[in-house]
Amino acid sequence: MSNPYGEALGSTLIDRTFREKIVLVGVTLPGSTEDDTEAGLDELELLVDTAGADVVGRMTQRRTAPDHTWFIGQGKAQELKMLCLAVDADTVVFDNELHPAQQFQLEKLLGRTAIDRTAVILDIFGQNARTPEGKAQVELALMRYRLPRLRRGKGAKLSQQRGGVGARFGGGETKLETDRRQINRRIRALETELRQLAETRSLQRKRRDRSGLAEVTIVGYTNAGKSTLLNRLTDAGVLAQDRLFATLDPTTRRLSLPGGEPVLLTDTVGFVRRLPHGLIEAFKGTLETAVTADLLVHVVDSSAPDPDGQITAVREVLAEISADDVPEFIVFNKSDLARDVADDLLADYSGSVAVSAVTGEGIDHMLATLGDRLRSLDTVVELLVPWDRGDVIASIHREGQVVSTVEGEHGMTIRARLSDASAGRLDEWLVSKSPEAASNTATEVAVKQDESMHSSRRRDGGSND
Ligand SMILES: Nc1nc2c(ncn2[C@@H]2O[C@H](COP(=O)(O)OP(=O)(O)OP(=O)(O)O)[C@@H](O)[C@H]2O)c(=O)[nH]1
Ligand SMILES: [Mg+2]
Repeated sequence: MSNPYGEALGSTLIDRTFREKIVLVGVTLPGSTEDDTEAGLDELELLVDTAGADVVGRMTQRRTAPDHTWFIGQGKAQELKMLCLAVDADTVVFDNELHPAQQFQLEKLLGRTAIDRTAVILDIFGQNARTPEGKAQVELALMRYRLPRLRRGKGAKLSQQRGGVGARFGGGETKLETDRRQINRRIRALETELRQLAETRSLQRKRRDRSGLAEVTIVGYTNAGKSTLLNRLTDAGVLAQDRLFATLDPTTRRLSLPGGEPVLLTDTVGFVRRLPHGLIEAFKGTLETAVTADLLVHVVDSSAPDPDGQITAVREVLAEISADDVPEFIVFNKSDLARDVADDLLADYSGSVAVSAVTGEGIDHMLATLGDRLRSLDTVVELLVPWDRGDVIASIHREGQVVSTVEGEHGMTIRARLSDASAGRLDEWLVSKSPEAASNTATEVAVKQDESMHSSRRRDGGSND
């Protein structure tokens, strides 16, 4: 553990020299229900298991606000201490995000490590990072997590106590301050390294852009079957496991669609509810493949406890990385495990398809639809949607790619690239349909939306750079 990455991992989180015993704590705050808390703890249990530890107890509490000292109330904190003693727990994991001060107070009271969901996710990412970029991204997230949590060790004193004015000139620096400075230095080094990697990648992308191939990125909740799907479609040989966050580093393969046209298909890191913001921030480089894609294949596990909730969670992360305006194609996977659920979901999500990446069922239809969706990106339709139909406006944004919008008296005029199927469904609002080049009518005065971003996604070569 002498390299910085090993040290970063070794000093924060779960001990893996043995299987730690863990007690989970969930607090129901206003705006969420007890069921939400239980579902959150079920998922946290899976995360803890993936991290390599065992859950031996659970505790929940409803509160109007977190207690500022222990997050839970004082009485509950005492109860938690008793529970930890009874089950001989090593660590307590909160599903809610703990402030560093709360974490410190809890550890003092409980006499054990107290961490939160963010730390568990960081820990799993740390174990699964393989490439230099993946490792640098995880280490950056870990360092940023650790920085506000550094504490004065028990016997910490001023290392060279001089007192008086001398202290002001750095003579009286504590170990804490030295640690802080070292971490800050490491953070800056990692940021530089990642920036350089991003520049290299953007050069590679420019080269690929010139190849004119459509770029399709597979996104979705962790364990939805993204890697299995890529393997099924391209023999990529990517690691696919019944394990959360098995994939961290993106893999791109060439795929020929039924019509023969080749596309580039990328499998990337999975998402989870409340994915730590610091991790998203650090993984910007990896997640960029979603932002710059022509189309996102959003893989959903139909057999998961709450597929709708997972779709929402994925869309939230996509919004956070500004990939929410990339057209989305929903694929309900694992239909072999949950046929009926998949059928219900197909009815709820227009334009979606159901497949089994394991049995191959539905794959041909999926590929045909994928081809249709990609071709449709070249056709622009114009729609006039009344103001009271926010739902229609939202579905245009989701299913297609909005080129421009104009706010008018009767509603919003939207020009968008939409698939034939989507355009057919939205027939009622359709004003005109035309190939890309001939579509400069009333929308000349449009409030253009980030033109450069959209043109860079166009497969016909755009004109952005
Ligand atoms: N029964 C069934 N199992 C599937 C299907 N697709 C994937 N799986 C299983 O689901 C588990 C997760 O699959 P992965 O392909 O690793 O999922 P992922 O979305 O890449 O997950 P992460 O990379 O960890 O985010 C594996 O055990 C797969 O065998 C499917 O269609 N049917
Ligand atoms: Mg994967």
